[in-house]
Amino acid sequence: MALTDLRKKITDRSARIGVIGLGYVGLPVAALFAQKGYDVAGVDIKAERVEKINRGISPIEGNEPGLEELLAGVTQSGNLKATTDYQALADRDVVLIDVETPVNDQHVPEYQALKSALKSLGGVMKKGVLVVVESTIMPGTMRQIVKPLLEESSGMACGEGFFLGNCPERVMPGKLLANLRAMSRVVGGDSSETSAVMKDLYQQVVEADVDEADWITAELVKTVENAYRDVQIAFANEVALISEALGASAWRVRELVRKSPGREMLLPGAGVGGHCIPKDPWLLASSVRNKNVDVRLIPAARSVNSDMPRHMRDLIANQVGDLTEKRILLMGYAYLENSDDTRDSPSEALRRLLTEAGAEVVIHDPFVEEFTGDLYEKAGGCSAAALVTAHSEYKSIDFPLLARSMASPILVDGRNLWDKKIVLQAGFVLVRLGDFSQ
Ligand code: SAJ
Repeated sequence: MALTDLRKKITDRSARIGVIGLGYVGLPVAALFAQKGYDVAGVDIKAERVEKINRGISPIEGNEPGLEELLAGVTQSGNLKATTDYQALADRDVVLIDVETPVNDQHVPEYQALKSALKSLGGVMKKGVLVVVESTIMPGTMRQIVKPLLEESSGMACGEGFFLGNCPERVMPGKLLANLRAMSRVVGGDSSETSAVMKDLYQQVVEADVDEADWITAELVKTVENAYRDVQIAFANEVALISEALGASAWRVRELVRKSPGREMLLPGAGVGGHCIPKDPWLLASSVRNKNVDVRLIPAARSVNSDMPRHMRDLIANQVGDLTEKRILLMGYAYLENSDDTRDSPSEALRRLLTEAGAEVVIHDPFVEEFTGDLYEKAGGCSAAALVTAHSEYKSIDFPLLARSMASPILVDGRNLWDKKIVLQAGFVLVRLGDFSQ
C-alpha cells in the first residue's frame, strides 16, 4: 500500500495500529490511539502483563493520572487488545516499537529486546506497513541496525516494501498520559514523505508540535536532551561539593544564581536514577566511540552524578564513625519523589556501599511495596537516617518521635527537604548535602 493510502487510513482512523512492548511508554501510547478510535493490537512477552491489560487493569505501579480509566474504557470497547502473539501484527498498517534499550557495563547498548522485536515483526508484517521505533536509541541505530535487520527479517526493502521511522518517546513517570498529549515530538522518517505521514499519525494524539526530521536528528534530539539534563545536574552536584568544602550552602547559592538571567541551575541531590537520565548520555557518547571525537564532558558528568551515593555514605560515616554493625535507615528507595519507580535507584547504590562498609541497612519507602511499613519502627536502633528520595510524606515527620526511636539522633538530608530549625529543635544532628553553612 503506498504512503498515500496509509495517510488516508491514518487520518480517517481506519488504520490498524500495533504496539510492541506494553510498559511505561507502549501502554499509554496504545491506550491513547485506541481512545481515538483506532483498532490497536498490543504485543508483550510477559503473559501476566497481557492478561492484566485485557482485564482493563494497568500493570504500571505508581500514580498515573487517567491511565486506569482510559485502559478500562479501551479494553471494554475492544479498541485495545493485548497478546503475546506476534501474529496479531500481521494485518497492522502501523507498528510502534517501545521495548527497553539498556546499556551494558561498557555503557554500550546491546539491543537484545529491540533485535528480537525486529526479527519477530519482520516475520509477520505486511507490505506497506509503517514501523516506528519509539524506544530511545543510540544515534546511528536506525541506519546501522534497525533498517538492515528489518529488511533481512521481512525480505522487503525499506522505503518500498515498508516504511521506517524514529519518534523518540518523552514520557515521565507520574505524567505518562499528560506528557504524551502535551509534549512535542520529533518524527524522523526514511524519507520526507514518511516523516510527513508520521506527522499525521502523531498529530492524532499529540496536542503540541510534531516536528519532521531525518533519523539521525531524531535520535540525537532525545539523547542530547537527557545528556543536557545530566550535565546540568552534575554541575549542581559539583557546586554542592565545593559549597560543603567552603562552609557555604549550595542551596542558597543556587537561589541567588538563578536570579541572574539564563542561569537555571538545577538541584544537587543524593543521586541521579531512573530509566532515562543515567542511560541516555551513554547512548549519545557511544554513538561516536569509533570516531575520533574526544567526548569528555558527558562521561565526566555521569561520573559526578553516579558518585553522589558514595558522598552520601561519607556524610553518614563522618557522623557515625566506623559503619561496622551500625544500623542505618534509608528513607526513599524510588529514584524519584512520589513515584514507585525504582530503576537505577541511588538508594540501591547507597545500600550497597553501606553494606560493603559493614553496616546493617534498613529501607523505608511509602510507595515501594517491599519497603513500606512504620517509619519509626524501622528507625528503631538506627545510628543514623538518610533521606535519599524527597517523597512528600517525609515533609511531615514527627521528628521528636523519630529521635526517640533511634539509637542516635543523626539525620542526613540528601534533598534539602527538611527545615533545619525544626530538626535541630528535636535534638538531631543534621547534615544537609551541599550545605555546611553555620
Ligand atoms: N535529579 C536531581 N537534580 C535535579 C533533577 C533531577 O538530582 O535537579 C535527579 C532525580 O532525583 C532523579 C533523577 O535525577 O533521581 C532523574 O530525575 P528527572 O527529574 O530527570 O526525572 P526522569 O528520570 O523521569 O526524567 C524524565 C526525562 N524525560 C524523558 O526522558 C522523556 C527528562 O528528559 C525530563 O527532563 C524529566 O523527566 C523531567 O523534566 O521531569
